[in-house]
Order: sequence, then C-alpha cells, then structure tokens
Amino acid sequence: MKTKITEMLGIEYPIIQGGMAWVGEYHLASAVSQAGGLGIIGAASAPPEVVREQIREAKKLTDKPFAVNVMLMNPNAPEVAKIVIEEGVKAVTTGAGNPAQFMEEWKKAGVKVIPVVASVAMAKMLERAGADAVVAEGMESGGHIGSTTTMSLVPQVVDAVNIPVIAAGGIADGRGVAAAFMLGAEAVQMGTRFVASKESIVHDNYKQKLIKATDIDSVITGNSTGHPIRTIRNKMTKEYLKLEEQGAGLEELEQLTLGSLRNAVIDGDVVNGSVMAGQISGMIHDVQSCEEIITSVMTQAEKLMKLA
Ligand code: TUI
Repeated sequence: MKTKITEMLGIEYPIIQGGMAWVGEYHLASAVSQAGGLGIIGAASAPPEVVREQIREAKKLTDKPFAVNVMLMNPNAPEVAKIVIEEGVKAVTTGAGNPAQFMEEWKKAGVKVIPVVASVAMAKMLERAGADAVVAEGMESGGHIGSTTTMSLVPQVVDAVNIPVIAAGGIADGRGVAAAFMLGAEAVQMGTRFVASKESIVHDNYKQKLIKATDIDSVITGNSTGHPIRTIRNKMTKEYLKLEEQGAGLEELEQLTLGSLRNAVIDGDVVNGSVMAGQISGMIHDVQSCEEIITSVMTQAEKLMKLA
C-alpha cells in the first residue's frame, strides 16, 4: 500500500512503531522494519554511546530503513541528535518537547524529521520549522501524553498542515488503521501492540499485564506535575494518585517513579513498576511476531478500505 509516508520513508506498509523508552531497542526495531514497517529505536534516557551501539546492532539485523526517537526531555538529546547523523539514520521521530533546535542540522544531513505532537499549534510551528511529517498523538496512547483524543486531534492537524500526518493513540488493528485513513492520516504509529510482540524484549510479566488488561485499566498519573503519563493501574499508580490528591510535591512523586519503567520492562515488576501502555491494551489477547501483527493489521485495513 502506497501513501506519502511509505514513499517518503521507503517502507512497504504505512505502519511505524512507537519510539518507546526501554522497549524500543534494536531487536524490536529491526523486526518491525524487516516486516515492512518503520522500526524505531527509542533513545529515551539511554547514554548516547548506547544509542550508537543500538543503531549498529539494528543495521546488522536489517538493511531496511529504521528510525531513532529522540526524547527531548533527555539532557543528552543534543548528543543523540548528532549520533543519528553520524550513523546515517534515515529518519527521526521526537517526543516530549520541541525539536526546533535540531531541525537545521538534521535537515542539512538529509534526515527525515517527524516530530510527535499533541496539539495543532505544535504541528503548525514544526511544519514552519521544516518538519517532513508529524505524528499526531492522541491521549489514548501510553506514556507521556497530551490532552486531546486521536479522533479529535488527527483531523484538526490534517486541516492545519500541508505535510503528511501519522495518526497515533488507540490504534491496534486494521479497524484503527482504516479509521485513521478516514481522518486524513497517511500512516499510523502503534506502540502498545508492539510491546506485546515476540521480538519485544519486555519482561513476560509486562506482556501478560497487557493481555489481562481491559479497556478501563489504564490511568493517568502526573496531571499535577505537568507531565501526564498513561500506565496500567497497579499499586504504584494507586499510591501516586493518592499522593497527588493530597497535594504532594514533585520530589516526593518522583521518588515513587524513579527507575520505575525500567523495573517493569526489564525486571518484570508490574506491581511497583511503571507499566506504560495505551487504552487499547484491552484489545491485546496474545503475543504475536511483528510480521504477524503487521500482516494481519494491513489485511484487515485493506479489506475495510476495499483495497483488497
Ligand atoms: O514522548 C512521548 N511519550 C513518551 S516519552 C516517555 S519517557 C518519559 N518517562 C518518564 C517521564 C517522562 C517521559 C514516555 N512516553 N510521546 C510523544 C509526545 N510528545 N506526547 C506529547 C508530546 C509533547 C508534549 C509537549 C510534544 C511537545 C510538547 O511541547 C512542549 C513544548 O516544549 O512546548
């Protein structure tokens, strides 16, 4: 299936993987790319040299395009931005901030720049700054989110910019892909569905937590800190929300979440850890390979859109 995004990135299917912290490492990214989507290494807060190593390992496993997600709250983001260029990565996505300061160096190096945005204003600003496309990410997504839903955000971003829009948040199957296309998107980004893939290195406890989750099992913590994060409800979120209700300060709240994503993803602590996941967790029933996921999602989407 050809769209402006598949053409721009040289990929087979209009599916890109969310650039997830800890989860988006080279095994997952290369598997998504090998299956015809765009795999993404999530640099998150990793030391810059680890990101370089991840890129090199991904290149060993796939000769198809993959991208790096630069998390802008990371103080090392400027170094990661340079490594992306040095290693010849074809595209970057960015999250949790404004990537305008890196735009010029990336554009000069021919890197396609695809910021993740949660508002129309940010999309328009980054189009003016030279973005090649944007991911419009609704609040159904896991992790750090904005406040507008995918259904409302995507068409408003589509109307506001002339660059292609990738829809994210609440998309996990072919129905979601077809719906996103109806809203004007040229591709979709999926995160949570790929967390529960065979190639994802996430601890099995985390995958089982997603499989057991229902539609109402995610909660948003951090509304009081200005950094809302969607995770699956557990002991940690109960304590966090109670502290927020009591007016706890940033320091006390941070104590509760320090290293908590790593603890969940790597050690499988789904009780006290941070199990970031989107509202579609209730749609995840089993662990499939990235190829099975992409093939089944696209087959369903094409049927619905009467392309096949
Ligand atoms: O970035 C994400 N999702 C993430 S990043 C992340 S790592 C993390 N871990 C713990 C605490 C905080 C972060 C986990 N999930 N999605 C893309 C996204 N970007 N969603 C919302 C935004 C965003 C927010 C504000 C984009 C721009 C923005 O602009 C602020 C500004 O600088 O004007």
